[in-house]
Amino acid sequence: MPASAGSTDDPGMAWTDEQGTAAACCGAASRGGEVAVARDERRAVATVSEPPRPLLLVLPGGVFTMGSTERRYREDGEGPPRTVHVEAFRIAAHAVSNDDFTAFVAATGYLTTAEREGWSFVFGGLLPDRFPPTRAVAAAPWWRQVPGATWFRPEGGVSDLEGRGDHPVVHVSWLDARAYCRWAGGRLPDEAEWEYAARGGLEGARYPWGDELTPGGEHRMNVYQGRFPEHDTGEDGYAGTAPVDAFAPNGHGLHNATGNVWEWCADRFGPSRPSQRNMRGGSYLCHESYCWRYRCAARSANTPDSSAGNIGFRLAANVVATTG
Ligand SMILES: [Ca+2]
Ligand SMILES: [Ca+2]
Ligand SMILES: [Cu+2]
Repeated sequence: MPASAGSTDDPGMAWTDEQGTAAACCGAASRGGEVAVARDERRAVATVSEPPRPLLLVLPGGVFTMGSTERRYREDGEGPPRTVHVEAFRIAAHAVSNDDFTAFVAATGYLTTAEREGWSFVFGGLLPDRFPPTRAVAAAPWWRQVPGATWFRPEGGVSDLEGRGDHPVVHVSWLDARAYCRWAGGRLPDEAEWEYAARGGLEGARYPWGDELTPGGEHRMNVYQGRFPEHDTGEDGYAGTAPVDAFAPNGHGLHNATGNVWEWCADRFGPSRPSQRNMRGGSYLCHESYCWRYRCAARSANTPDSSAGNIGFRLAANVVATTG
């Protein structure tokens, strides 16, 4: 079970090996695990108004090379590269924004995992200097368990979404993401779809635009510059999240596939972390020095009830057969 609010010395948070692996990355640490999925199945989302009809890109089916030969994170299972076929599907040009999620909650009254648990993981560097002491993750002390941190209070306390309506919603668990997608008439992309979309039609490239991190010295995504975790210079224009449509889209029309926020995918990570769901793309906290996962092929995962200030998601859907 996840730690309840206020159990500050709870060894039951027990950073297991699985969680330790996750904590080594900017994907943060984890809450409890599988039990939350069963519990969530019983929670019905009452739709009382029409969900938005977001612009979803239609991607044709195709064959691509999934994964990479990079050896730096062997335990992530990026490789070996293999040929994968993807059916035609639809996917959003950008991640679900705070404004999008506000509409969902207004229509359904949905309560996120973080709201029910009473806390979420916030990157310490985003907290005000005089913030009350918080519990840190041992293996990744920049991650702080902040009481009251939720999608609408991203740094806990009295923080709010002022000026961030078009930023990606964060502090949403995989369960929350799934609930939103169902309401919006879609689903989360699976990992193969995500990577196919993120690659933008470029075969085997490291990033959605090619192999060079900053072509011509120009930043193409929101990651971390400076010395992690002490100081983010924000040289790419953003320390913390950026608007969902910041930076040029890739060849398939997707913005910020890599960088900005990790994006939940539908499927499970695999045998090494069986209870965890995939996350792809890296985040504004990724730094080459310790988490070089802002690449198309990079993988991470977390338990379905985990949330953090750098995890969001993107809506996908099946291609609907039209008549006539
Ligand atoms: Ca940045
Ligand atoms: Ca992203
Ligand atoms: Cu990272």
